[in-house]
Amino acid sequence: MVSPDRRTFDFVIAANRLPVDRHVDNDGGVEWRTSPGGLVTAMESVMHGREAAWVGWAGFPGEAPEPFDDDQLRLHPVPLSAEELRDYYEGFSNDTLWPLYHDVIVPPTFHRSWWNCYRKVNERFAEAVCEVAAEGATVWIHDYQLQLVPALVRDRRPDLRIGWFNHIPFPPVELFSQLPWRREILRGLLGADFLGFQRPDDARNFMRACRARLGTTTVGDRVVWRGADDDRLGASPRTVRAAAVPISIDADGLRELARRPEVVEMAKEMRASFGNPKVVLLGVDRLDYTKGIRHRLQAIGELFEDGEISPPDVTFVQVATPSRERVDAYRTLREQIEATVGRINGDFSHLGDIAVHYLHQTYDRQDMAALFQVADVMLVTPLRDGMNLVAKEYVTARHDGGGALVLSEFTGAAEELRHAYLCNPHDIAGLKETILRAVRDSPQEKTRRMRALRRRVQRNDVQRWADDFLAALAAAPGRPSREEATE
Ligand code: ADQ
Repeated sequence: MVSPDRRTFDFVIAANRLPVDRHVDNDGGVEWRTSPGGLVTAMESVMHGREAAWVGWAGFPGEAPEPFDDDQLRLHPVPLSAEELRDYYEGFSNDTLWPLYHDVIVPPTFHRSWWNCYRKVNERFAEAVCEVAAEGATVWIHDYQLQLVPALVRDRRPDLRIGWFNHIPFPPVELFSQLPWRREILRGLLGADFLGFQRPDDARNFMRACRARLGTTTVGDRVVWRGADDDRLGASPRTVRAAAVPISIDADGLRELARRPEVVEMAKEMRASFGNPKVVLLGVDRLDYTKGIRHRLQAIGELFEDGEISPPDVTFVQVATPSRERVDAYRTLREQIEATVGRINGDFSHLGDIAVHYLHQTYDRQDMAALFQVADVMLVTPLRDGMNLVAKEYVTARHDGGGALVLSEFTGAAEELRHAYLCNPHDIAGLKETILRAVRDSPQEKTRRMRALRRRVQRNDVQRWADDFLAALAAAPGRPSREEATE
């Protein structure tokens, strides 16, 4: 990594986090390592061979490091103080917007001070984008933390082509309307040329919100924005397209990894470490209340109680990545889950035969590829989820064609993965039946379903997602004319 000049770039990504983590060794030496997150992998497939800048927070509070280069990627850190992290990130993003956009599974908290901070931080991101964007550049903004950035950038730089992608659901207008700052958020988003969502329903929810809350007209998948007196977007009419572009995974990369002999061997060892049961049920989630882990545990606990499943023949492995541990709702969730796991194991485990293996850890890609191959039945049961990449990773990692996927109807993934064993996680009786069906169906039926699922993910991989998004952004009608841009 070298110290950069003040160049500008034709392609700019803005996301809450930079795609690298800082590691400080014992001698105080600093090293930046690519973080393992999905967005990094997704963006790698867009950026190979092209120079680009990535604007985001570097992962620690206080002063931000100077911009630096990682290969062809310019990393442009945005500073966040400890208070801003609390109010913009943990507060407004994760305790207001996150629950509101996920069907109000827990009640959202509304604080004016959090909102003020969100606005301030969004302005900082917008300024950073404008600093690194070349004339006429394409800007791709990510997710719910940066919903004001599209309009803030457009205000400053009408020459740019601006896209935004929402990784989480966009809520029905009846829920969205609870937000005291609903109009400001909609106007922020309408600064973009193209808005990408996970599902057609999310795009439709957004357009309904624009009609209901801003009085805009919509034509097909386009919102016609004429501006308003109190609006800073300007009076020139603009057209903003909103459509579904479902995200996916690097299917080729994962399949290649999962096939490696050392990964196949690792899977065998993992299975042995669980006591070589006949059936392994697996859940892999960030520890988040949207993921339906409590409902899943209830169904599993009842199946043990009913005697339908029991160790050592059947074991359930729950991997739960630590997440947002400074937000109250997440701490409570962790306590509840750990208490439930303890209760189930107290009642149904015997010496050496564990009913529930609970792993509160993060694993690397190789471990995950092996773990998926151990799972005879994968349980993906969120109460609401923008997409859920775990479902797509699971079917891809099962290169042997085995396995079965139980998938909640309330995930974006269910829209595409129709051959999964679909379930409503709120219906515990139905969930139990679906799990048993996935365990007991004939191998032929399971193979048939998995083949269809694998084909689907193979065809619609992350490269396709990125290509589709960028093509839609390039073709979006909203670009202001030269006269508008220079007015
Ligand atoms: P997330 O809510 O984080 O993402 P998800 O799509 O499931 O959810 O992605 C999680 C990623 O983390 C997967 O790649 C998974 O393999 C990995 N992971 C989970 N547990 C892990 C562990 N213990 N160790 C290592 N890796 C682990 C948000 C939205 C989703 C949307 C994505 C992408 O909430 O709905 O699918 O963004 O748009």
